[in-house]
Amino acid sequence: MTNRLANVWRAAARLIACAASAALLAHALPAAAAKRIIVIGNMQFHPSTVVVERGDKLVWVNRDLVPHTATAAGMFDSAAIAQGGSWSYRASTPGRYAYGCSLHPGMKAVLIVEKKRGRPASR
Ligand SMILES: [Cu+2]
Repeated sequence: MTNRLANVWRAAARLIACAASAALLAHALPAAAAKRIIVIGNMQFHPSTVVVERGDKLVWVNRDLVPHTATAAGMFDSAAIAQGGSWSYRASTPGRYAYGCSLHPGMKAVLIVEKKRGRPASR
C-alpha cells in the first residue's frame, strides 16, 4: 500500500520534472524567427494586438464567411483573403502599425514589431 503510494508520488515527481525541463528548454532556446497566426473571424482580427520581433512571420487566416484584407497603408496589403484562405507577411521594420480590413472599415487591429532582442539595432 505505502509502496504503491510511493510509486504514484515518484511518477508525479517525474512528470513535474519533465514539464519543468521542457519549460526551461523552451525558454533557453535562441529566439529564432517565430510564426504568429492571426485568425480573422466574426468580422474581427484575433488577437487584435500582436507583438512580434523583426523577422517574424505573420499569417492571417480567414475563418470568416466573407473575404477580408489585412491592410496597413503604405506598409502591407494582403488584398482580399478568401474564405478559408491565408496570407503571410514577414515583419521587417520595427514600429507600431495600425491596420485593418479595407473591405470593412470597422475592422481594426494593431501590429507591433520590435527589434530583435540581443541584436544591434543597425549594422
Ligand atoms: Cu473585412
